[in-house]
Amino acid sequence: MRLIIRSGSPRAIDEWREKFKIHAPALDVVDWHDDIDPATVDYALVWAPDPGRLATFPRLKLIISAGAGVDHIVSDPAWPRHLRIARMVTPRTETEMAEYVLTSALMLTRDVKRAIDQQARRHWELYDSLRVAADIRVGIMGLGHLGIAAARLLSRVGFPVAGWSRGASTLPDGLPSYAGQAQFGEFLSRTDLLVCLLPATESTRGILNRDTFAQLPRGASLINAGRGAHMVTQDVLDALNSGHLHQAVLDVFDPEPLPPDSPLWTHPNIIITPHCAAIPDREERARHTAWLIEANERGEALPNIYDPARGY
Ligand code: NDP
Ligand code: OXD
Repeated sequence: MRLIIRSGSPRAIDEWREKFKIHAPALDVVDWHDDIDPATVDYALVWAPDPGRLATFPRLKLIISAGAGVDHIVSDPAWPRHLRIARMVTPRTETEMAEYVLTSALMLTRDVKRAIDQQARRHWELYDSLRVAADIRVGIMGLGHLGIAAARLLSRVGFPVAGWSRGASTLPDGLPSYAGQAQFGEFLSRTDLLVCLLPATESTRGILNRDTFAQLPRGASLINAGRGAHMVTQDVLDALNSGHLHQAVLDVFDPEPLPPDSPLWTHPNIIITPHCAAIPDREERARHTAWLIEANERGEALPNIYDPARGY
């Protein structure tokens, strides 16, 4: 059985091979750039595969996304639509994302950016007052694996958390949740810190826009760790410049890498992280991939399969 991998730098293949030796010793692991016969590939573990290449593997049985999102695969117009795509959702992904959102929320709550900027200028100026978690109503867009993990952690720390999703969702500990366009306005109007953990689909593209921001209370903040395509960049900048939005922590951009001349880099009220909210380690991804392949070979149902009708 052969697995082809395109994920990480070309040097990463050695580490992948090491991990698969532990979790699937019989698997023949080849790198995306190896000179192989396309007809020998059974499984593909990929992040942003070169458009058209997946369609050249006639024996391919399953596409495994190296991440939780699949937009980097389905943006290929030629991706083989008769195949299923398994999303990489592991316990570690959930923990890493939840901790990213918590870290960002606490940085915004305590205005850490201001202290860092003051330090850069060797400027000592006292804060007038402090806010604590209980003062900031967090609203999480997207209540999938990651949104629920973030909701649970932030709520434990004391943030009043609510969530919003497409259909009605049940949040842990009885936290309130809102559904669909009909309840979007109500959700936004009670949100001081908007967290986007949506997948990139036709209906979520550009959802972080001026109309959305206008429905938040003045002085609200934003964390976007979903996808760059969710943001209308000019609307984010306008909302920050007008003071309607206070601050933003942004992890994802369109395009990536964020171009050096983007005004987002230098905005005083933006914290930028380089798409690193969750990067599950190769050990866990190899273990999960090995398990998916075995389950698929046994003809069992697989979890977290991309649904083309929903777009996620
Ligand atoms: P899931 O598929 O488990 O959950 C998606 C959630 O979004 C569901 O609650 C779904 O609603 C909701 N949703 C989808 N479309 C809409 C819509 N139009 N309106 C309202 N709600 C909608 O996704 P995950 O939690 O696993 O991952 C979410 C995303 O996080 C990924 O797709 C990826 O883009 C991003 N990500 C970012 C990372 C980073 O490092 N920055 C790392 C990993 C993922 P419903 O419950 O009704 O189905
Ligand atoms: C993912 C990501 O989708 O890292 O897993 O963005």
